[in-house]
Amino acid sequence: MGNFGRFFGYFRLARRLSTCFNLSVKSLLLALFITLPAALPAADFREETIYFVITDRFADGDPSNNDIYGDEYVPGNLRYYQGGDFKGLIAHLDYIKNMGFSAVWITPPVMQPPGRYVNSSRTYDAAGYHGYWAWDFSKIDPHLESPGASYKNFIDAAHAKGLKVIQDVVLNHGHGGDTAPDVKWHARRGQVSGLGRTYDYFSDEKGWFTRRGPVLADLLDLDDANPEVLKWFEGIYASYQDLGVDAFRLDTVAWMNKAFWKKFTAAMHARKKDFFIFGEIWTNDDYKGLASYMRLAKGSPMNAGMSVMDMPGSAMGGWGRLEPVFKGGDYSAADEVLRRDREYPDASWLVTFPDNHDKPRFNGAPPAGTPATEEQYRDMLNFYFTARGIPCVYYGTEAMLPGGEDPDNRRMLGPEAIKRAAASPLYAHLARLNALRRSFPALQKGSQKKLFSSKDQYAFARDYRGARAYVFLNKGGEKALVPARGFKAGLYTDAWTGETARFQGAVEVPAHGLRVLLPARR
Ligand SMILES: [Ca+2]
Ligand SMILES: [Ca+2]
Repeated sequence: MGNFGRFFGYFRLARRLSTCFNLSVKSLLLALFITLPAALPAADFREETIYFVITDRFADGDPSNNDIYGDEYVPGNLRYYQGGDFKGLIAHLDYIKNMGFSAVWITPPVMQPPGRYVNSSRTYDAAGYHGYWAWDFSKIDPHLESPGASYKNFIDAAHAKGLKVIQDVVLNHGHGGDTAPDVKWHARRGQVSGLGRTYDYFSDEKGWFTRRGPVLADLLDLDDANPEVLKWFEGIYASYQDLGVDAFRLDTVAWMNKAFWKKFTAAMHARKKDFFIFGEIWTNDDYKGLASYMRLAKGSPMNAGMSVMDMPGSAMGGWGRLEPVFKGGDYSAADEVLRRDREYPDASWLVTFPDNHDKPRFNGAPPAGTPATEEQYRDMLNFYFTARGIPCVYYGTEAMLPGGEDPDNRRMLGPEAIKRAAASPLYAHLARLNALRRSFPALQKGSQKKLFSSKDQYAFARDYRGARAYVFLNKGGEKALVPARGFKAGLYTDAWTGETARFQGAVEVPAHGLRVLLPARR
């Protein structure tokens, strides 16, 4: 509801109360405006949709910050920096906004090791372009910033366009400590900084690191059981909240203990109201284990604990089963995932995604992944934007950017591809899906109930506060008459086309199409 609608809501309420209590409408209206805001619906991230960007791979707005140390920037080699930065991102915020997204998730912006990393056995050679190898948690990676395009400038520019900023956060570890002697920062291997202090893995008097596990390869694993480490992180990430960040996405959550997360999320929520937090948790086939992270605290993940990424509802490794559904598979595989929604406190808070930087893209590059047609993209997106959960789209999806395993799934997008994509039918389709979802609270927050499933057709209801939206999906190559259990005969408006018509028992859905029916006002 806009302020206009809210005002008239107040006005009607004030008029009703004034007749009851014989007071002036004006005085009651004034009182309501002062007292009611606390009772208004809280900010709710389910109203948002997310565009996920690897900052280094989106757009290079400033070539002068690309090659800072002399060995970490190798254009065309995706294991090293490719030049993307905040200046490039700021220049294309309208591209993201006009596609209909309202939140941008960026990879961790914190400072990475000063130069290329090669491990001691020389079997691994790469740079920290992705941000997941913190060197200094309190500094911003110099490859990302330019005069007038600092992290703060980016956040402010996003806010000015009505876009929220989600910061990716890795607390489990710093960078790799097993360096080959010719690595430029070899003498400082094992050191991690933050809040102006430096801790050394190889001379760890303060017990900052742990070797007990769970630990990841040679990454410097921070001790989640040390209360001073927790306090340090709270101080560091408080400053990002103060910078204006709207939400955190937590990386490698399962690699730290739950007691740590419980305290960290409580501290972040206590500092900033309506601050959405969601975590990446690999629990393989364990739905209960995944859902348990949504129960760290009571209340919505805007103000308590965290929500989680919907790994089963993606196509992650051997677990997520959704990608094959849209490549000639059967909707029953999606239905199997959705049937487990009862495991979660409220599945509408899940962050859903078809693919990301940890798996071959939806448009895979054989032998890793399988290619996708534009129709398959449409079918896939039609599902993610109408089904429960907050849809998160990986940069380049709109351009059908191909990609196999990491790092091939992290190709540079760049201004030329961005320009082409902005004129593409898939970009327009995404904008339309975003507008559809944004217009109907039932699609954002409603519970989901299956009404019909066949190989190529799927129908479900989204119920929210007494309002119901009927969603009919058809990924087949022919139009189909889709029945739906409990679908009452009547006059409906199709929110997708705007058409109002009478429907009874079954609904004709175009090939690769959708219909979202809402009871029409008579
Ligand atoms: Ca650059
Ligand atoms: Ca750990």
